[in-house]
Amino acid sequence: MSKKRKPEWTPVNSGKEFASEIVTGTKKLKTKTAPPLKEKNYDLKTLVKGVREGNRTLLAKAITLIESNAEKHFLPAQELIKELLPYSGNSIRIGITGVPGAGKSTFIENFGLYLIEQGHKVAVLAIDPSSTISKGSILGDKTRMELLSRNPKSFIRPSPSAGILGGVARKTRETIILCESAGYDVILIETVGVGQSETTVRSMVDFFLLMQIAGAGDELQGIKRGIIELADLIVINKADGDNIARTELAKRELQNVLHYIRNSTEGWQTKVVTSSALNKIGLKEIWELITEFQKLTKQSSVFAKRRAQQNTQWFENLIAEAVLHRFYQQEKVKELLPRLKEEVAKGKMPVALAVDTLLKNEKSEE
Ligand SMILES: Nc1nc2c(ncn2[C@@H]2O[C@H](COP(=O)(O)OP(=O)(O)O)[C@@H](O)[C@H]2O)c(=O)[nH]1
Ligand SMILES: [Mg+2]
Repeated sequence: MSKKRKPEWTPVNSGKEFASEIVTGTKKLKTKTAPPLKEKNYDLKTLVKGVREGNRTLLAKAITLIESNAEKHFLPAQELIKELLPYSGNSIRIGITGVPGAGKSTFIENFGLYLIEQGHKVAVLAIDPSSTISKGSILGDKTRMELLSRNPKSFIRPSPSAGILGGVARKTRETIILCESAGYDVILIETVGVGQSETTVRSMVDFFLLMQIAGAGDELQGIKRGIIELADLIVINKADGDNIARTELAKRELQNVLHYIRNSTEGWQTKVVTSSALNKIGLKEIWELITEFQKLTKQSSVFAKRRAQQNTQWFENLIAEAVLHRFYQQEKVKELLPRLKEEVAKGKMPVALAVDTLLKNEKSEE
């Protein structure tokens, strides 16, 4: 079935803590919408120029290069990012989350079109940990974004299908850089409430929008799961027909709740509004709030500070991942690990001592 497998060095029964995957034969990348990656497609100059000129085909190819798990693509991809980095950053990065069915895709379609009318260029990305299983559920419903996906001022890219959240997040961050260099000044990143995906998206955006629907108990679910604390704006969607009264009630309830919750962004009071994504109601107000947010946080430097912190955190996460990777590759570690693991599991060996044993052996190898 899949050509991907876990490297030998990963411990038995290990889960998503190891981002690495071995991909055999990368000529045919499995990503559904991504164009196939051939050697001639990653001629650096052509890609840099193409992306800078906003060529969507070349942008898509550049992203495919970044998404590749093949080792031989790593350095060309990093070189590409390095070339483009000076042209990136000039955008507002907006995360959008909410339970399936809340109306995110419908919102992105109509909001995106509204922004394009205002003269913006809109890129839509997704982080969807479930897409490995369901093969891109999040933007699989491209029908819901039919007009937007056909608009030349938009660029829509589904979640990279390659496995675990850490890897997907890195690729999405790098994709943001590419999209910005291609002139997209509004980046929308959609995610669903699976695992840590919301926290992950929060760590790469300037503004975080939580989409809710009234009456489904979602208001409370959001609080329990700490998602409301991440939000800069809560949008109660489907405020239309005989649902209007209920959304207004939900709005007031949430406004009360917000008094007891820490704001996600320093100096910005989290807001609640209602919308009807389907009937394009509330879109203008939402954009005005985002614009106001941008103005305030830029004046107070919170905007720049957050981006700097996000880069630092990204850096530290990658170091941790790489060091862990190297650690597990050590011959001695590979040799000792299964036995130590068993002894720890059975309670025969103190955990800290087992770790110490492994680390000492790792050091003695050098
Ligand atoms: N009545 C109403 N239905 C909506 C609205 N927005 C989305 N929907 C419907 O809700 C369903 C789920 O929408 P979708 O955008 O796919 O939700 P997502 O899973 O959050 O991306 C679809 O049938 C939409 O037509 C809205 O503002 N009002
Ligand atoms: Mg959707």
